[in-house]
Amino acid sequence: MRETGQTVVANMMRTDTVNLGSMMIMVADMIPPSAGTWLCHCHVNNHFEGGMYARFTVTP
Ligand SMILES: [Cu+2]
Repeated sequence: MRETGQTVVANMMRTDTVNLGSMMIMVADMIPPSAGTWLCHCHVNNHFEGGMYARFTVTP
């Protein structure tokens, strides 16, 4: 999943993309730098087309 315009810390590394295989989960920490509505999505095209994305809103 990618947090467009945001970065996370996962496995002690700052990144904007986290690679996950089937049936995997990962915990990532994020401190959003600004308020707004953002998109979090999968980079696998058929997953994205199948709805593997979400918006999230950061309030001030
Ligand atoms: Cu996917």
